[in-house]
Amino acid sequence: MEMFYGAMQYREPGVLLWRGFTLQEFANQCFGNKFDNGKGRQMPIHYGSTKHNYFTVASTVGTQIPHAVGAAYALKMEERDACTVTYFGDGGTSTGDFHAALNFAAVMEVPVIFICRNNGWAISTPSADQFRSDGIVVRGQAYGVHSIRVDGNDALAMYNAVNEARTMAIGEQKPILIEALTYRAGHHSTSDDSTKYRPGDEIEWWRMAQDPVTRFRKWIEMKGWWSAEAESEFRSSVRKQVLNAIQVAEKVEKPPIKELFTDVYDFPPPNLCEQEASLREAIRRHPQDYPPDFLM
Ligand SMILES: Cc1ncc(C[n+]2csc(CCOP(=O)(O)OP(=O)(O)O)c2C)c(N)n1
Repeated sequence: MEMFYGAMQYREPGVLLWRGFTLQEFANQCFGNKFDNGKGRQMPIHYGSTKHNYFTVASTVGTQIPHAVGAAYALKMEERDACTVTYFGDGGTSTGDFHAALNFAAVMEVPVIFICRNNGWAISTPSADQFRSDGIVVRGQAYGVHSIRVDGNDALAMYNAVNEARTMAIGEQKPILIEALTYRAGHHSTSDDSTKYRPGDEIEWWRMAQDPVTRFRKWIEMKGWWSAEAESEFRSSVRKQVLNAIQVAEKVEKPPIKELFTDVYDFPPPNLCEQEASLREAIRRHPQDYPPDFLM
């Protein structure tokens, strides 16, 4: 059973990992080397994998939401036993794409699961400066989409909600929206300092008392399935695997220059040909700045 087509934002590498994308594939993408599925043409963390039915991540907020609905419509027309799932943040719901996608999904009755991570912030913009509705769940309901609000920091609650949503989406051929209430405990990105716009004790409270991994770990420890020793062994093993994947990826050559201009057009338009010629000329003039076989 194929089950799953994913159109994600940028905080869901866990989904891809779970589906079998390897640490080496993650590292190859981040280094944009010749084994990267995107041939080095995307920003780091913009993973994509045809093999895993995983659309390439787009940073343009919200654009993945109508893509997921379109893919779900295709699945419906082909009567496939599958649905799509798309993730986005509260900020994503402030885009027009979110509204168009929800309405289209509701009217066309397509099997799609919308998972909104309502983490309270779109970089430094708090939810209160984005919308005055009671979160996101009511917006789904307004469009006629079955919607549920879940504690997004409770792994088991999320698992159950998504499991049920999948059964409904495929069985009843309709869209489902899940609003996962959570908090972005880290900075938005490496270029952000969130202590500039929110109190440190608020961040600490979420990081300590509400951390979803700690909560889940407590539960499996209580069940006797996990222990402090298992945790530390696992962490050190994963750390080694990640470092190894990075070391391997950084030694692999970059994709050849010609790959930079392929895959969009059957016949590249004149402006693209000009850009390629001008890039090759620049490399010829400054060979010391590029690897020896870069012009291939
Ligand atoms: C169309 C568009 N507008 C603005 C940005 C800049 N931007 C990048 S991430 C982001 C905030 C997104 O917030 P949210 O969707 O809540 O996701 P979060 O990062 O909080 O998980 C913004 C405004 C962008 N990438 N794309």
